[in-house]
Amino acid sequence: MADIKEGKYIWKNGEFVAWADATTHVLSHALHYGTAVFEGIRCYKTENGSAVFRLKDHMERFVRSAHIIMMPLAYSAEELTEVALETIRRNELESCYIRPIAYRGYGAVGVNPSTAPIDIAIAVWPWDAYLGATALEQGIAVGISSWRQRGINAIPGAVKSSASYLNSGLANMEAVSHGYGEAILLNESGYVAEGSGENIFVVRDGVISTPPLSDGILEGLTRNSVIQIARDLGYTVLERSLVRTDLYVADEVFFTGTAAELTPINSVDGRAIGKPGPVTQQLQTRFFDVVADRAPEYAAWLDRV
Ligand code: PPE
Repeated sequence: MADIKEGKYIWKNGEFVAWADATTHVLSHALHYGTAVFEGIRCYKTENGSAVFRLKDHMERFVRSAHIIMMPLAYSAEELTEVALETIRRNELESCYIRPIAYRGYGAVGVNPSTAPIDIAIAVWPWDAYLGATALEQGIAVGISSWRQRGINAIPGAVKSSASYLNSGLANMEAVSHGYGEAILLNESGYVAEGSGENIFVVRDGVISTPPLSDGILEGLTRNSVIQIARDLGYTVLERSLVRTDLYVADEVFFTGTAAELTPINSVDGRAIGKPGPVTQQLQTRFFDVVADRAPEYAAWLDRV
C-alpha cells in the first residue's frame, strides 16, 4: 500500500549488499509456493535517539514462524536483533520500517521445500501511516470481507508466512473496491479474526475485548502491548471470541499493528461507530508515548539504535 523508498544496503545471507543487488532468481521456491516467513518492525525517532519497538520479540516470532514451517534459520533471534540494528545504522535512517524475510531459495522445484536452500535478508525503509495520513486521527471505515480467514489447520495464523498474505490481499482488494479503508476477516467458524494486516479490539461499556489467539489470528506484538498498556491503565481486557454484531454495537473499535499502529475504526459495514472515542484516544496517546520513549516504565520494549 506504499511505494518502497530505496535505501543503501540490505543484509542478505550474512553480508551487507548494495540495495539493487539484493535480488533472487525467478525460480526461487518461495516465489512459486509461498515458502517464506517475514516480520514487520518499526524504528521510531525519539528524544533519546532512534529506538526499535519490541525488536527481540519480533525476531523471536520470526524464528517461531520458521520453526513451524520446518525452515531452520542459521541465525538466532539475538543475532538477528543485532543485524537489524546494524542495518538501520548503515542506512542512516532515523525512523523506518524493518522487514526481515527468510525464504526457500533457488535450487529445487516441487511442493516439498526440504531440499531448497534457505535465504535470509533484512531490509529497512521509511514507511509513514499505513492506512493513510488522516486514519490515525479520524479513523477508517471498514467492511467485513466475503473471504474467510484461512483456517488454523490450513495456513496457521500463528505463522507470519508470505502464503497467508494471499488471503489478506484478496480481502483488502475487495474492501478497497467497496470503498472501505480495510477489511475484517471472519474465521471459518464465523468469529471475528483480524484485519488484513491488523489485530482488532472493541470497547463496550468500558470493557475492552479482542479475539483470542485460538481464533486463528497472528500473535500481534502491538496487540500484546496494547493489552498490557490498557491493563496498566486499569481497564479490563478480555480475550474472547467476537461475532460480527459485537462490532456493530461496540462503543469503539480499533485496529493494532506495527504498520497500522493504533488506528481507530469509525464504521463497520456502514454502521456508524463514530469519531475515535475516549478509550481509543487514551490508548493511542499512551502507545505513541511508549514508542517515542516518553514512558519510562516501558523502556524495556525499546532497543536503541
Ligand atoms: N494481523 C495480521 C494479519 C498482520 O499482518 C499484522 C501485522 C498484525 C495482525 C499485527 O501484528 P503486529 O505487527 O505484531 O502488531 N502486519 C504487518 C504487515 C503489514 C504489511 O502490509 O506488510 C505489519 O503491521 O507490519
